[in-house]
Amino acid sequence: MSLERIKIAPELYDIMPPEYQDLVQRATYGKESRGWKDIGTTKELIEEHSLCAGCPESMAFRYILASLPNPEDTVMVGSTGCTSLVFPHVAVHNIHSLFGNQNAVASGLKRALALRFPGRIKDVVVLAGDGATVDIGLDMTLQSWFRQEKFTTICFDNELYANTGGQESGLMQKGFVAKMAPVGKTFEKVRLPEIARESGCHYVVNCTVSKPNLVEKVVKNAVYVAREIGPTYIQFYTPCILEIGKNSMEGLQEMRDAEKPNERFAYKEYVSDAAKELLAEIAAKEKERKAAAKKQLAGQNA
Ligand SMILES: Cc1ncc(C[n+]2csc(CCOP(=O)(O)OP(=O)(O)O)c2C)c(N)n1
Ligand code: SF4
Ligand SMILES: [Mg+2]
Repeated sequence: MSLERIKIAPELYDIMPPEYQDLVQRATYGKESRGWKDIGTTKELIEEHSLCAGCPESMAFRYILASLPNPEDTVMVGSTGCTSLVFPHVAVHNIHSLFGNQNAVASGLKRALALRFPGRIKDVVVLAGDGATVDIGLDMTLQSWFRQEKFTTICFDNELYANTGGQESGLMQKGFVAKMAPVGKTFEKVRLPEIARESGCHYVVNCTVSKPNLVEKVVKNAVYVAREIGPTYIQFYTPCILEIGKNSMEGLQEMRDAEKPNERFAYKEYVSDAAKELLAEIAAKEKERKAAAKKQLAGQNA
């Protein structure tokens, strides 16, 4: 792994807040087997980020950033919304795109990076809200999947437009009444995971972010498959606790309730044949790596 990463310009170092200095020094870079278990000893997001206290999106961001297999060479593409509020507070390269344009921007970026850095792995990961993904940006999202663009799209599905006060989104559940949608949603939640599969995505997952080990597994899988084969899509439930009237401690239970069998976020996965083959190869290599590390450790302790 390279150690190229976000750095603070020396001239500005002194005036940057200590927690930002801490962020760029302690993010989990340069470690082959990084993952959610590094959270706590490393730093992915500053403490004073601008999401509401207890917003599940902040947890989700930490898990995702700790799980990226190649953070030094990853560019994340955001879109306007609560999801975009944390991008100035992370130490991974990122671009903010005009609302809804994220998959078009990511397509160009991925192609440009391949030309500019031939022979070097450069991952692109879109992270946008449900309004950006399924409503205003649906055209760009679908077209990138049709074209088989090699990047991952992650949707933080909080089932409404949270950042603008609670308007209806296509991913909102039927009957839900939001602060700025008083009539109530009149049709079912759009089945975007199914649309993603039918539009050419090779790895599709629908789940909550209640389990960090699961988030790590699906993020890694999605990035590996996108890198080698084609588009991948993850839809994570990150409830807007402000809109549903929960306190900062209740977001986790909300996700646990939503992931029960037959609920909206019961775990759902689709993996194409090509992706299955690739993931089996990666799993076999990982098994070998762990066995070699164990053997080496046993040798050291003998
Ligand atoms: C082109 C454009 N249209 C509309 C807006 C206004 N706007 C800002 S955030 C937002 C909603 C975001 O909803 P979502 O993508 O679900 O993200 P969330 O805030 O829920 O995380 C809207 C409509 C904008 N900034 N730019
Ligand atoms: S408005 Fe909702 S989604 Fe946005 S930061 Fe607050 S709790 Fe999170
Ligand atoms: Mg939303």
